[in-house]
Amino acid sequence: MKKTTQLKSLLTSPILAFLMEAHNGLSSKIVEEVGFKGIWASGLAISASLGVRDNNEASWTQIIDVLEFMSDATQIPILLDGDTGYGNFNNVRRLVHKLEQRGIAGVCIEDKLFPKTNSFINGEQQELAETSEFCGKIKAAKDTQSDSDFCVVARIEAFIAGLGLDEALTRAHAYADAGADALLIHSKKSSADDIVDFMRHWKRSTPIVIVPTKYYATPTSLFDELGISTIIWANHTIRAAIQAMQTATKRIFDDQHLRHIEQNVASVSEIFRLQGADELVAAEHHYLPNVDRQFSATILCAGYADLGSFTASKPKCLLPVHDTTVLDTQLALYARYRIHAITLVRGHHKSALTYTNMRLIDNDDYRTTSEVYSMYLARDGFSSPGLLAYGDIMFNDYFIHKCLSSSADIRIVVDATCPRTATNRDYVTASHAYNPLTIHQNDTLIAMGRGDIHESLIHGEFIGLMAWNARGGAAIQTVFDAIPFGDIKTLSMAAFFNELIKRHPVHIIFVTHDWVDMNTVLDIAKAQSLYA
Ligand code: SPV
Ligand code: MG
Repeated sequence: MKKTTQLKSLLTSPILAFLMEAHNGLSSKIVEEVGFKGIWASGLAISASLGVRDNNEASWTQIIDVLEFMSDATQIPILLDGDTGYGNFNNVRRLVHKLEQRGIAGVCIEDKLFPKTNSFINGEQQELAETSEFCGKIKAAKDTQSDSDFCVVARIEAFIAGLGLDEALTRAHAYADAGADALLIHSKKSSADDIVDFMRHWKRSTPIVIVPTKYYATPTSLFDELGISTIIWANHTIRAAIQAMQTATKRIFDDQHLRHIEQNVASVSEIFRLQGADELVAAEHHYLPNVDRQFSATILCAGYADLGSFTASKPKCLLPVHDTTVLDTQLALYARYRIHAITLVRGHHKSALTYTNMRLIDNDDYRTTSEVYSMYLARDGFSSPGLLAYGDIMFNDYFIHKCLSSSADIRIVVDATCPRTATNRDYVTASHAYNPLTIHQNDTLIAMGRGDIHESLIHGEFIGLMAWNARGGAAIQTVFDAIPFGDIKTLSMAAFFNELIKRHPVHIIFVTHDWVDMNTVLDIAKAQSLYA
């Protein structure tokens, strides 16, 4: 349905309708996504979002530019708060012409004088337009529209100006006679008395629109009973945004770090989702030659684990993290980085891993073999650029970003902050110890070991995440070619890397914290809190 027709039916249908304020493309999308059927392009909110006052400081063409983004971002109709029409009847004509061009479904004009002031700032001192002059504007708007469903809403400021019910009713009749599709009766009282008085006397069919910002405590059911057509929630999107921005920026200013704020702000991937990033990825695959098609991910999920009831019927990669699993968080991350060719090596409880959109490889010897053997079974992944991760780790987005943006042939992710005395960690000696004040661009792996690296030479722990380009993948394959098959089955990760660095340098990407290795039930709680 055309946007104009949608708005017209909201205004004219006997069912109470709601318009929600939005002030830019993003807020419009959010309003549409939660289910609202129409948008109020508020003058107050748009001007505030532009950092200026609601006094026509933003020019009407600047408002139109904002509206174009709002309209492009949504399918639901937008009613513009067109203030006074930005001039006389002639300016209104041009306004309506431009609004139709930009896909705006209707305009609300108010009977004040240009430049207007927000109705809640000294309303009594604001002069109203002559009724006859304002009727001319309504007629001019209606005569200009080329789409017969474009809506012109006439806003009556008589109550705001303290002129009372008679003046409000006189104007209402005049504006309805002039052709207004609906009337907006504005009031700044904290009760709905003005609206109730008006509705008692309004017997005509012209729909009535209200803005209960000040009489917010009135139950919506009363408006329904009064026969109100449409309620505008006029400024709550911008007010919510202002409060959220104030809280978040203050917190970051005070903390000088981001750890406390991360879980309380929308994720970057949520921004991408709202922007429709997925559509662009799909379009790139459709229109661009060879976009990332060759980059793959291999996830090792074979290993045996005993975390009591948690792994009674599932492998570790399916451990719960809030309403998702460790594996699904990894898959979602890869999707965001456009890595769609996924290989999953299964073993323990393999029947719980039944994905159809990825390649599944079985390591049925998972009880007696190491991760290197699982890697070996998926070795064709090394014939092109790729990434490998243990299926039981959770890590921050930027680990992947660092892996993918490095130009080194082979890169492994190493946590410099690990405890140094464990017996089940793959410890790493690097060419340089991690130093937060240094740019670690050329760190390479000198040795990897489990229990056989002296504490003073431990520079971190391999977390089970690595990436390679075509050259690096080829070097990794030479290790598999050189080692007898029988030995590969039990080769440790440390021994594998120590073989690899004899042939090719392995670059180290240092990270600090921000990941979890799901080894015990306590790690589930750690993952939940890290990824709240
Ligand atoms: C707006 O949202 O800009 C309005 C409504 O015009 S009010 O702020 O209540 O005047
Ligand atoms: Mg306004």
